[in-house]
Amino acid sequence: MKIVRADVIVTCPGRNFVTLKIVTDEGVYGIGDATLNGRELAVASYLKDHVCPTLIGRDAGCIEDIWQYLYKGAYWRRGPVTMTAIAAVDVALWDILGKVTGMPLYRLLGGASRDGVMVYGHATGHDIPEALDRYAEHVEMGYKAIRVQCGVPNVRSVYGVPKDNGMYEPATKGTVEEHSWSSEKYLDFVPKLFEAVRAKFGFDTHLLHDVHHRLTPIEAARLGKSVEPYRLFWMEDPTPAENQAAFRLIREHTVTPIAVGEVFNSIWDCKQLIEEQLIDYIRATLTHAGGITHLRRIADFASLCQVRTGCHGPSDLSPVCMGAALHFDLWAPNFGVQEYMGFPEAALEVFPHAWRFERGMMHPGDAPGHGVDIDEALAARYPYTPAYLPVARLEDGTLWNW
Ligand code: KDG
Ligand code: MG
Repeated sequence: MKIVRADVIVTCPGRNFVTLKIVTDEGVYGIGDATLNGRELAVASYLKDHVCPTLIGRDAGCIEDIWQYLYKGAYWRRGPVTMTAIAAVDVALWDILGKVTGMPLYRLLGGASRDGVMVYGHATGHDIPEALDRYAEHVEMGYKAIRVQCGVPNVRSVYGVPKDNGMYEPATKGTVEEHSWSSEKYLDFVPKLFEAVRAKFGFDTHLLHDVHHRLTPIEAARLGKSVEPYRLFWMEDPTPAENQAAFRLIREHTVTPIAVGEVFNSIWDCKQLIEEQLIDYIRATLTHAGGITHLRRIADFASLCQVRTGCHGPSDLSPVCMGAALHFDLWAPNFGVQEYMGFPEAALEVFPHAWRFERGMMHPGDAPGHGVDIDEALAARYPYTPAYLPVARLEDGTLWNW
């Protein structure tokens, strides 16, 4: 089962996605997601110019060896571009293995550990009444876990809140937006938001919130403590995690559970957080953390320390990632929750998929492989459009964490 082709497909059905397609001499193909929001072409080039040529002639069934070859063989290890490229190869090879054995990916991993995958959706408002309306819609749809984000009075732009009434999309076409931020105003406002949610809907649904790296460790500790009465499922990315030891300070002050890791690329990014039990959920995802082969290693390590998975699942990871992640989630013994933000309609047409959603639970389906395909003719009708993530500045102009 030799690899005879490896092609990179860049398409923009509503937003940019990078997909790797690997074809074997038996005519079987697999696809993997290689999308790195705002830096798409860097991964496309890394794959096209440096990885694809070295894949030709290799045995597509040697998934682990190819992973090690790409990781160790490059000499330059880790980093988002490298690990996203490796992930795309890895997921495409697992897809091929599923297709040649006739098995859905979750069966190859060891079978289903549960009936379905609990996903959380996004309830977002420009103000509290609007956030409550969106929350009510999610409850109506059967969501068991809901993330709430809300505009903060007198703060011009807040992470997760769309400018208009459309679907939230973090990247802006053609320009780098500048957002302004005030931790003080945010910290005063957020407990009122959760109080309103719990007062109206009670405690039956899991409540999640993304701080998006905005606070210092002591501010994050204050937030965690102030929202304890509202029993959050998690507060996400309370402070940037390059310095993993910083989370000790947060832990000393609050029992609000913590989720971290959507920007992580390898097990080394989360090692201390996991082994010292400084977090409760690890958010590393297939596309940015080395694919099935590496994320499985992270999840197994996390399980030793009672840390559960909570994979990143925004619309800027393609439907290919979503499909593969659902297989992973169905298997992972220490699964916690999966983010599901949804996709633009055009993206769902370009990527036909086997997954299904029912009352807040998802299932990857039983198609061989990960069950997501790409319609290349349709993809070609949506050319790449440059788009960038915003930056955030404090009110005095200091560049901050977006
Ligand atoms: O590209 C950046 C997004 O993926 C990120 O901002 C989304 O924080 C995010 C989340 O939790 O979905
Ligand atoms: Mg996040």
